Amino acid sequence: MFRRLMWTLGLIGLVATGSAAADVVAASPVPVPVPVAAAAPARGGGEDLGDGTRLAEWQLVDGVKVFQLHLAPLAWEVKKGVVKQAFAINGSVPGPTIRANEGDRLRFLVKNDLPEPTSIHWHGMVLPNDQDGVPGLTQPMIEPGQTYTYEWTAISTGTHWYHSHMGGDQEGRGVYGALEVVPRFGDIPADRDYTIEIGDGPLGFVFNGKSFPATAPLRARVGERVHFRLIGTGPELIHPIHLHGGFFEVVAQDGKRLPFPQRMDTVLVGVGQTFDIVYTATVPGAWMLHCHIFSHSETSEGMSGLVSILHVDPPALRVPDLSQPTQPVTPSTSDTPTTTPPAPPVLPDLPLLPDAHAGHS
Ligand SMILES: [Cu+2]
Repeated sequence: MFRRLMWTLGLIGLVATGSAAADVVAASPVPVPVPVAAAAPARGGGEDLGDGTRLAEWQLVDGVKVFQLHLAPLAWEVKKGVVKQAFAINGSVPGPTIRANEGDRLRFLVKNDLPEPTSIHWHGMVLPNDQDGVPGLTQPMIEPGQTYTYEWTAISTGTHWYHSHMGGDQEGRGVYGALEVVPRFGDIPADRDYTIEIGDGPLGFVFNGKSFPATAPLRARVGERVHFRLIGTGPELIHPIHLHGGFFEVVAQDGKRLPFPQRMDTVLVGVGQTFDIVYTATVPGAWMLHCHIFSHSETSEGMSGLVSILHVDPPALRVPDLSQPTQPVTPSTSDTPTTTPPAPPVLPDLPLLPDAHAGHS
């Protein structure tokens, strides 16, 4: 390798100066400053994600990101005047969004203060079998009052979720949250990043634990790419999720990027599935994101349940109104002279390089 490098440097010297071997000997390595890695933060998380959820807080202990998940009953207001018996994680439904980087070592201390046993399954994760969170199969139940520790490395990138594996009632009351592993390369580019966890259990029809009009208002500007992470947390039903205002691109399913993003305006989200969709806002206004089964999103009094509103503000800079059709371009039929396409550029002759492997012989 070193010989090949020196040979290449020598060749550059020859080409640049056209002189002889003396120049090759004179070429010396240029000192390159070695970048100093920034110190890893000791703690993080806690940010409001603007969609009714928060990032889980973590603390770095011996290179491991440690999360505390505290499960406890909570009287939860799904919308004004409607209070249900929830099972919250760290005082919220859904539980906090766990966002980690690909390759992070993660540890979870799960404290069960529910009146019944539980366990947590890490849905979509590649991990050791004994960390999979299935009581009676890969671990004992976490009894009330106990704390159980999970630890694994974040390998499976993309949008996933975690949830109780003790039945639909517990999950439907709120023992779930988003689990997002940011890939080292090739993350979905977006200006806004919203997670929508779709629930249909004992709390009723809820987006991120809330029924419209209590669902968090979402914001964007014209021209921005808005990334929605749709997660079917169930525990029972399938929901056709529709966005007003045109179409979106489905760019990933179950955390995995699609080789060919698909354009649609309604995507069917089943229990356990996740879809990453990207919408480019083009027209200002209040645009509905909702389940298209109207008994999940409307009542005789109006919108309720699985509805969020995306408020699109005008662009920061003035741009053409993209909602209006553009003027059709009429081909010219006059006898104006046709223009001659420019000639292709002439490439200079380059000296042939010897086989790059020759230096290894
Ligand atoms: Cu629905």
